[in-house]
Amino acid sequence: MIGPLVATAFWAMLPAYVPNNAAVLAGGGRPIDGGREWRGARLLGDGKTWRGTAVGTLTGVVLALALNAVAAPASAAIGVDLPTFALPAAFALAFGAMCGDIGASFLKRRSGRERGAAFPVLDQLDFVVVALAAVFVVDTDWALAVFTPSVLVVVLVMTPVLHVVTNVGAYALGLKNEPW
Ligand code: CTP
Ligand code: K
Ligand code: MG
Repeated sequence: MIGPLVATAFWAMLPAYVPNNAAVLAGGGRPIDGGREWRGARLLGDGKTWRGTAVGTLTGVVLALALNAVAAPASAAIGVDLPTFALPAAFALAFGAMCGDIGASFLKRRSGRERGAAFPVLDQLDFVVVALAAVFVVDTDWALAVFTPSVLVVVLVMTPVLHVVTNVGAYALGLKNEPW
């Protein structure tokens, strides 16, 4: 059955999905790279800020704690055993997502792409790959129990779709400068 897999994948990844969107709303202020350049281009660029990263990470962690509070009734309502998040796992998912996005900006600058330029596939999966890697390191037993191979497949298929929909939506609402 695909329903429980989708429910579990979406629920377990929410603390990794929300940080990048929170960063878009909170962004601004000092860039992480302090304006520094490396090999003729910015290290990261003005789109990766301390404030966006901190607020994004915090939002993901707070969301995970909120999900913990409603996990039991939500599980009962849909008949799926939804997982709760220990603090280290919550932090790994949220901060890992932010780091994946920052790493992608580093690669974009190295490949001559200006701030805001699209980098298909990398844009849609950077944050998921690093968030998953981080949570598997930080809370291995939990990650192995939640992210079974079939849940992982659902995450890798579902994330690009959600990413495109959210970013086109944020662009249409005037919250984002580009629809990706
Ligand atoms: N943002 C931030 N800090 C982050 C990530 C995002 O402040 N760590 C904010 C910035 O205002 C950024 C906006 O969210 O401009 C959109 O994020 P994103 O699309 O990831 O950045 P881009 O501006 O497109 O820059 P890049 O080309 O480096 O991805
Ligand atoms: K990005
Ligand atoms: Mg962008």
